[in-house]
Amino acid sequence: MKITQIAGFLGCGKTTFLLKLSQVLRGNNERKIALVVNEIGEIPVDGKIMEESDMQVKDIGGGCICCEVATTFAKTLSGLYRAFKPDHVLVEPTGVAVPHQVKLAAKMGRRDAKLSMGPAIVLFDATRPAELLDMDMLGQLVTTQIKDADILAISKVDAVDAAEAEDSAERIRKFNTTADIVHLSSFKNLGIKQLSQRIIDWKE
Ligand SMILES: Nc1nc2c(ncn2[C@@H]2O[C@H](COP(=O)(O)OP(=O)(O)OP(=O)(O)O)[C@@H](O)[C@H]2O)c(=O)[nH]1
Ligand SMILES: [Mg+2]
Repeated sequence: MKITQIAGFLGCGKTTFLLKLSQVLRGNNERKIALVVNEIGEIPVDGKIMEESDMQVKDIGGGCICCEVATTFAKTLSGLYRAFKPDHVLVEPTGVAVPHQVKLAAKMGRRDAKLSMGPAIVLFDATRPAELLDMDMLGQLVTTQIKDADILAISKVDAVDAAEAEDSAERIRKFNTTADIVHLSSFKNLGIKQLSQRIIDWKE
């Protein structure tokens, strides 16, 4: 069971991507997928659609899966393994979560389940790079997320021109010199197959 997180600041397109990605990753029933979403308040995903497509969806509330409810998160993962045995679990942390802490929390569940870690995919919203990287505001958190990424996805590239997307890529490259940068548009189905394949091929 490979655990992959889709991280990134609030509103960067995580849920939209997660839903598209889960369909592609599932293929023609080739792989069993479960989703774990950490959102406080709103119901994040359409449970009915997911039931129809034979996916398990777990919604964890009451705090962040990388701190307050880390134990619940770890238990949810081992519970999923025991009851459902998915090939892949896609995790959407909250927009303020720190990816390496989410990884650590996921690893707590390892003792009694065959878990492996997939990549931390961190989305960066191409429509507002300056605001996200403003060091007096969001920058401290957003750059921490970028540094923790195994793969960086410039999201919503359909909403900006090519030069703007490239500008976002150059800005975030400064904070993470090793992660691959992929251009992503969930609306235009750009980058989703590529990211799905990266998850399948990923070795810890
Ligand atoms: N133009 C464009 N907009 C997108 C894309 N993906 C998501 N959005 C929009 O961005 C907004 C936020 O999308 P979500 O998928 O809810 O983002 P999120 O990161 O899950 O948000 P939180 O869970 O609240 O942090 C919504 O209005 C989406 O319709 C995309 O590929 N292109
Ligand atoms: Mg979301």
